[in-house]
Amino acid sequence: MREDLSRREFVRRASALGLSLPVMSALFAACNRDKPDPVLEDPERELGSLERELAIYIWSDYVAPDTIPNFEREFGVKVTMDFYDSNEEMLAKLQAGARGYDIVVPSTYIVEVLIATNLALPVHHRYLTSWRNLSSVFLNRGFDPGNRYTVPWLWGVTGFAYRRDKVPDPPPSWEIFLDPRYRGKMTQMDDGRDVLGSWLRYHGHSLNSINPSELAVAERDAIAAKKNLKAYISAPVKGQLISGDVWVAQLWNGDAEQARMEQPELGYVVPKEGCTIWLDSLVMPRGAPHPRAAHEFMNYILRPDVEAAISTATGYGTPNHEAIRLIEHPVPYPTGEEMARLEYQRDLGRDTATWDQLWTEIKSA
Ligand code: SPD
Repeated sequence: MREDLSRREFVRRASALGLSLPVMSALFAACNRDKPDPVLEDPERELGSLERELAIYIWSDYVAPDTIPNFEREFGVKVTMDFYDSNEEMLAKLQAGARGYDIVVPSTYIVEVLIATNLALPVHHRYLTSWRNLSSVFLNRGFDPGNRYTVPWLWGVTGFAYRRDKVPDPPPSWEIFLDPRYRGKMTQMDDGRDVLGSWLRYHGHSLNSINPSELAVAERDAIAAKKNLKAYISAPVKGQLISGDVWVAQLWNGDAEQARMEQPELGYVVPKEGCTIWLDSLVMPRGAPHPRAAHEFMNYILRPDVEAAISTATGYGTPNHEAIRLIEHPVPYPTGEEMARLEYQRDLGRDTATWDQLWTEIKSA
């Protein structure tokens, strides 16, 4: 239903088709769910007064213990949180029609998808009075020029964690996952972009490759390495690294650092062939019911003390240069030499389907 039908006109036309009232109501609601809201679509407009609720859909283990309670107390807003462990899980939920979230936290390439598919709402910058605290390194990036839709949150890399007491001298390379000596004691992420990406980098290719022969070699190695893996598993592997059930795990650096706080025998490697560097950002998704509360939260996390606590608790790097001054051991931004080995993930466009197919083949091999 592209045109703007009044309810009365909708009922008149639906009756002519013989539809019952409940069916009509459901259809009307579905058709109007994503009707553009002129205030939310126009970042120059003022939002209404502060709502009393805020719904956040975010990666697990991605805030400090006091981030949410302090916000609730100061602003009188009740926050509810749902969690995911992959970008694709969050994207699938939004694409399936889930509405009701005020904030989601995608990585670069998924921001591109959300914008392209009209699932992201623009940021009303007039409410972000602490914007100047953000470092220019993380602003105005290719995935969202001018930061029209995104507020940078945290950044990190996807290398691998290992147990020093079990694997004393690991090669600084993705080749470790091909080593049969550690069979059954290693895991890779439950994420096709990360698994294929690691094997593309191993062969010196971009982790955003859409070249069929490069992808074929990466798929071959992924299947060879799978024989040595205990599982494809993402965040929950932390418990297994701590207990010693897993010795080597492809994992985000901050989650590895969280595990290291409980298990000092954990080390971390950024493979010499390179890996993903990512930046996750706050985005207000289409249908957000509490836009003013969403903006208060965005501005709240731009405060140096709030963001410093988040960075310290999660082990991830902060894009907030004022927060860095408050952190005893801040995650250092990669040097030029390191940056040359790191790569941001980009949206693969129509080739996403090819990657999905390869990931399905790898998992069922
Ligand atoms: N526990 C939080 C992990 C956040 C990881 N986000 C980025 C993933 C990029 N593939």
